[in-house]
Amino acid sequence: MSDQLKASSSVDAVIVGAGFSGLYLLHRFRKLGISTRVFERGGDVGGTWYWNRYPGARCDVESMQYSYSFDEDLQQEWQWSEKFSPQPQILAYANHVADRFDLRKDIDFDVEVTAAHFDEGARRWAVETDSGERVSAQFFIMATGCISTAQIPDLDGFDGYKGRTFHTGNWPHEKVDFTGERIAVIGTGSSGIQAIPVLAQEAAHLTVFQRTPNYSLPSRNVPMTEEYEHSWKDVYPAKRDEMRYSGHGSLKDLNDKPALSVSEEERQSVFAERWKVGGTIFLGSFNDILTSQEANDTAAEFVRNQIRRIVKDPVTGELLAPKTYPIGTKRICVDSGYFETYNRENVDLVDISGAPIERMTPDGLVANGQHYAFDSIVFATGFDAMTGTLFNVDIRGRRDQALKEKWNAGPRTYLGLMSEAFPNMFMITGPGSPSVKSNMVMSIEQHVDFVTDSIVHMREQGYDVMEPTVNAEDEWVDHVQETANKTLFPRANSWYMGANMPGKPRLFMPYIGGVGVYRKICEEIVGEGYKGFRFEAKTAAAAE
Ligand code: N01
Repeated sequence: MSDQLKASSSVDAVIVGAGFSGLYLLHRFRKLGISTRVFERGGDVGGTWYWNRYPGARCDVESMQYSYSFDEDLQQEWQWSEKFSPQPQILAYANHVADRFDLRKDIDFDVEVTAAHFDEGARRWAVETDSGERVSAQFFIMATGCISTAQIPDLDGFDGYKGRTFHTGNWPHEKVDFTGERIAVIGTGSSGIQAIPVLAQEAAHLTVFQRTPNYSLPSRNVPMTEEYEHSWKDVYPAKRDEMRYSGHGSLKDLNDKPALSVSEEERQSVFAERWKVGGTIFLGSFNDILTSQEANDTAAEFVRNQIRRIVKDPVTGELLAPKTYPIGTKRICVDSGYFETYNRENVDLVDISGAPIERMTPDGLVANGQHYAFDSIVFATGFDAMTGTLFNVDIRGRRDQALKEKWNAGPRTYLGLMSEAFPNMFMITGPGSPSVKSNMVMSIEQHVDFVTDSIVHMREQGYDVMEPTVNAEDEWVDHVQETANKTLFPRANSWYMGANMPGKPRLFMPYIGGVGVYRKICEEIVGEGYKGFRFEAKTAAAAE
């Protein structure tokens, strides 16, 4: 830890991050009288929605579902204007929540937490920031999101490039004008697929560099109607409860038949119907799409045929049609006119599946032995997901062990909430929880409630330390992998598997057993006296 500290203070809890997790945590802690400091590296609240301001950014979970459920007045008063909300509106919502609950006064913006070390003697965390402050806290909570550390590939010549570069996950706050420019987009994940149609309308020419094609479903986004809004708001508490015990934390109409149990004609008609409705409900066309390769093949081929139908140039259409992994095993994308964009005169697709981009030059880049000149290059190249942001902080638990060291073969958590040897440190939607395989806001609320209830329990029982046992953690880590291995997910080189980051261990990081199943497991664990956790009572010194 640094010797050059400007200030030191002491609180009950330090929260890192003022996104949806940090805001709700702060709200709950405040109500319980838990003194709290929140540190946020961004200049304002919103987390993911603060950083990801690229053109076309929106959420692919329906607005009526991608929102807090903890306050009935809040969910009644806020009005969403579209079925799937654009980023500015979600950010406005985060700001509304911060103002409505007067949260900003406990948040330090533009401050990054650099280190957090557990002092075994004092049973407290020493948290250090890049502003030179050290805060002592009983509880340390990483509310830093799962997809927060943007990755730009290490390309030769990057520094010598004279044009502008951008990353979708760290987009400028002011409007970027691409009018008349030749631009490149590298990457065709959710971010690229959302940005490309919008950028193509503005740029003189757009070249997309595609390493792996992605399955993308049409969003069929529409303005919110009063009728639809009411269909939720009139029965919000009941709907939210249903969401909490659902598979993904959102209500989707899931077909409970296996794909091959119906005739070819019926199968095609189910796919066509869901394609027409739009959004991720396509993956619920049958109940075995993510567990049976044969079932998956039928859905994948349906989507490939839609791509071939939409894209007029057959060579481009074929390049855009994914064939190397099952549909849904990389994060499914949802788009507004993505494949249609390749019918524009000013858009080209460059396939770089055979060889990586060779280098950048002062005025562009070289790929497949050819030089391309660009005024701007947009990296939509993703994130060091799930663990990257946790490792950015020098977190050390018992015996000065670094979290990064303990997890060098992959994340080890109990329930994705805590890790043994890191007492009183919680992660909100950490690896080993449904997290990115769910409606994040629902999972965030569940974790925040678990953490606050645990602290209340500790206070009531006179405990001051909480930590998972080694056995409980080992069993959970095995369970997470066994559950993933029953699905097709491990068959894709996805960021869920850490496969997008050179050198990262390959294993499925989220818990795929389902949001409702997971919630019930957590409830049972609490019901059995926090089974798998161990507590230490207050020492005389600590009680003073
Ligand atoms: O990142 P990604 P993202 N050279 O990792 C390619 C959430 N999200 O920012 O597939 C060339 O998915 C990479 O290629 P490959 C959502 O959970 C949600 O798009 O690894 N290409 C891939 O095509 C999402 O999954 C929403 O072969 C390189 C792309 O870059 C997650 O955020 C919207 C490369 C990265 O795709 C991340 O999405 C946006 C290289 N060196 C995001 N390195 C919604 O709610 C990487 N790529 C809608």
